[in-house]
Amino acid sequence: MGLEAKSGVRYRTVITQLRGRAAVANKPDLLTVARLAPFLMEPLQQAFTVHERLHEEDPAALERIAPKIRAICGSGESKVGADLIARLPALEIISIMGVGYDGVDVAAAKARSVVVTHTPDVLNDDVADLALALMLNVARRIPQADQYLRQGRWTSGPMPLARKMSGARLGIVGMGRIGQAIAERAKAFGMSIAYTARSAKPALPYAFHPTPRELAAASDFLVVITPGGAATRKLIDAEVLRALGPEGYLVNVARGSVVDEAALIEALREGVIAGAALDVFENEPNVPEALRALDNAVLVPHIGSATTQTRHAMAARAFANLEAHFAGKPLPSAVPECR
Ligand code: 8YV
Repeated sequence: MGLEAKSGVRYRTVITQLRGRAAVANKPDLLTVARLAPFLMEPLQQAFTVHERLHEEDPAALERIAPKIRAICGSGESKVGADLIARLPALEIISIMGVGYDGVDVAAAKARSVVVTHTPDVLNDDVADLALALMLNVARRIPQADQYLRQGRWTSGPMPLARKMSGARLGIVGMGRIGQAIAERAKAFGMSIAYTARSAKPALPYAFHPTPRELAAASDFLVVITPGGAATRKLIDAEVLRALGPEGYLVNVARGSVVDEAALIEALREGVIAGAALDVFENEPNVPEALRALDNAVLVPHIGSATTQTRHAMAARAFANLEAHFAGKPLPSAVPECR
């Protein structure tokens, strides 16, 4: 059986399991805080009384049903602040379909004994694949090459030469599960690999640099895959970009908040760095015109985990967390702070 056929069978099985598991007698009330895919909405609607994004669509209606809401389901980009948590006195669980949960005020949730869950692991391959794709796209100028051909410019001569990626120095900011998946792939390109993280991981065979600036100074490609949130806000600033230098490329598959976007635009404009490839932005889905106008930037709309196979697996996990909670069973993937 081919890979495609096999994965087709796998995610059809996941959907069937979701439908089967959704037969719950007493439907708890659930608030969605993101536009969720139909393959998650369908099982949710079978198992819960779902109130779709009422906090945005109809705050007065939310006020009326607030005392009944026992669960929230959202995406990695969802904002669940202390104010929303305070308005829902019966809230028990916040299930995020995403590995990142920086939009959730976990401290406020914990203070109310509300558990937070997410969907790690199942998206490691996709996000790591995209990181490598972005590195290749920005270095080899694939989007520009595609345009060059389509616009009929090839007939006037070849494209200017690009930058070789194989054998270059890769610096990874954040060496968690996805960082390690990126490193594994980069090995196949003969790249030397170094990283920065809150602390060194002696079990890994890669060089550790204590700060992003020192790592950037030793890298040709700096790939950002650290969690978002207050601790990493604008970690990649003008100083780090200067250290990366005019031959260096920045790739961000983490959160827009980790990079100082204004400083990055300036660095791209002035040739402080060679280029950037970004999957995430400070104010999604709005991307500044100044960034969109730059020829040395490759920009994609937050598609790190956006494959059918992975999104189905994430939906299954987000549902499984809710199901386990209401069945009084151990949670498949509570966030570390709630374990
Ligand atoms: C998605 C993500 O954009 O997992 C994350 O943290 O940012 C992404 O995978 C999103 O959460 C899908 O629901």
